[in-house]
Amino acid sequence: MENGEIVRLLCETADLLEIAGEDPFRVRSYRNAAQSLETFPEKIDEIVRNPDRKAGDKQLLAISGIGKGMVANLREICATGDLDVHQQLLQKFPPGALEMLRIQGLGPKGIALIWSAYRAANLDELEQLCREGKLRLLPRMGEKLEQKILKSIEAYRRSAGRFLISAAERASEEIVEYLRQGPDADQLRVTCAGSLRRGKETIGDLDLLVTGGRADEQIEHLLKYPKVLEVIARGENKVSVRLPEAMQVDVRFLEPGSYGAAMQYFTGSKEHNVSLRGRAIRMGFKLSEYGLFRADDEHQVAGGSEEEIYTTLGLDYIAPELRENWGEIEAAAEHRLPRLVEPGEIQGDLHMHTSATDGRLSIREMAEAARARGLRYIAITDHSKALAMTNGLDERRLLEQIKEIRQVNSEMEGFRILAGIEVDIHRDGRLDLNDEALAQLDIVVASVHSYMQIEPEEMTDRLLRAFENRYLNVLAHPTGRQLLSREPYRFDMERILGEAAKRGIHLEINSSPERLDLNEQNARRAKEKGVKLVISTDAHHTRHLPNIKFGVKMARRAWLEAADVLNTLPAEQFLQALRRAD
Ligand code: DGT
Ligand code: CA
Ligand code: CA
Ligand code: ZN
Repeated sequence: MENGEIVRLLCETADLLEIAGEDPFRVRSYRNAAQSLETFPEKIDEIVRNPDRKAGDKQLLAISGIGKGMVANLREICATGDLDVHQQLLQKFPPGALEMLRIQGLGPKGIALIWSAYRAANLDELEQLCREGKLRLLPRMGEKLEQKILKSIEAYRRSAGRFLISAAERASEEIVEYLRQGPDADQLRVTCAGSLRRGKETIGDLDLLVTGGRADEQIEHLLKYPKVLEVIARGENKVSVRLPEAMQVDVRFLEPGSYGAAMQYFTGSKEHNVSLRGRAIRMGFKLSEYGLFRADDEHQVAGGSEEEIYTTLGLDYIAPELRENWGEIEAAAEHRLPRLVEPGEIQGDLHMHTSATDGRLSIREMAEAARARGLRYIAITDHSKALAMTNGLDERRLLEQIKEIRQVNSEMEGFRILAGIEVDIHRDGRLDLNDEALAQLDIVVASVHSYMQIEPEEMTDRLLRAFENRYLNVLAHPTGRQLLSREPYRFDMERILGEAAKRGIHLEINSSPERLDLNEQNARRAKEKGVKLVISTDAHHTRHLPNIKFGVKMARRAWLEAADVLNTLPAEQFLQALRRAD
């Protein structure tokens, strides 16, 4: 059994226990265990199977957040594939109740209440209760909540069946790896197309293109892939299969002569393709997934590579991230496409946590991993005291940490560790730490983690007030969204961007695949308003450092060049550029 499955089971049990109104300590013990196991490097299943039971127990007990009771649970999960308590709760509350937890504005207590009053435990029933005005009859629920829940259900349905880019990428890489172990591996070219190649924030399904080798043999091999749960469709040159968690993969097998045309077609977006086909027709061509042909005699003029197709259509090459029909075809025709920022141009990472708060590792471990990845500088930005559940830093602990950062920094060659903080922005716009402490830092990253549901006007004022603090440099994950689970909070983005530009405040593109915040539209607007951006990982572990690629993709989708991204600068210049304009 994979650690991921164990984590999912523990989380689900915690959710169900919470809905059932169980002891909060018990709920938390499941959540803590799940959180620890999420980043635990070894396979729990193997530890449990260690014939030396004592040694196995000892190893498990050494994991933070895992006590004797949880060890017994882990043993039960690995032996039976489930937990008895989980099974019992599932009988009490149907699985739909868990889906209700994804609805904003409705916590486990609310779900329990709705369940006991109406026996409603799925989204359809919840929706109906809201429409009929029945929720407001329950204690502490009102008409406003009903409206909010209806909106949230709609948003949830829109995102249902989609995947985070990180999960999609992992699934795609695993299949590609598998294909490379099959027949004709040395002649094979495999590419992912679709929204994953465009770097979209969430992915509906995977589109893989394969050329070289015989289609029938390749399909035979693919169908033996251990993760295939179901074959959805099968043709001579294509096959669609379902993987765990209902992820669909469409695989197409192509002749080399049309590989580029297929890449172009199946990368999309559909809107980009429609526009491009229109252009082809106007130029006397016909563009399809098989190639670019002259309209009059059907003679193929391009198709082996994408570059060939764009060039023949009189266009500069358009990077996949730009293919959304947001003006890229016009820009390519006039040779004014941006020179998009590249992952290798990022020199620093300005948002990461250590074990002082909710990160997992030390300052030195984070720094060394960042240096090994080719970065030249980082900022350590742990949480501030308002985030008590992360053990956020107060002024005294921050000053101690700054000392430690300076010490570790002095021991590192050719690498710079900046002292920073991710300071909370209070509801009234004040920062969570006093100016005296903030003044000691190289960089102040600020963010909102509380009262996200306030009215847009209040949120705008709150952020503007925070900007008045002269030490604030970067606004982190500016809209607070969490992909597939939490909508962005609302405020007047235009005003915030205008004010940020005026004061020399920077907005972050948070690279965490759950956030990707700012998104491409907002980041592009920021650029237009003269705001410089920072792309950071928000890493809580060294294994999150590679996430920077997702942030860079988002930046590329926003048409950003290196000059628009402050942390493409070397450390000294970065620090100079960080100085506030006001
Ligand atoms: P997704 O999977 O919802 O995240 O988004 P995509 O963009 O990967 O969409 P998908 O998987 O339905 O199709 C992959 C690409 O194939 C799409 O980006 C463009 C191309 N495509 C699919 N259907 C059509 C179509 O009806 N017309 C055109 N022009 N292109 C299509
Ligand atoms: Ca797709
Ligand atoms: Ca598809
Ligand atoms: Zn944060």
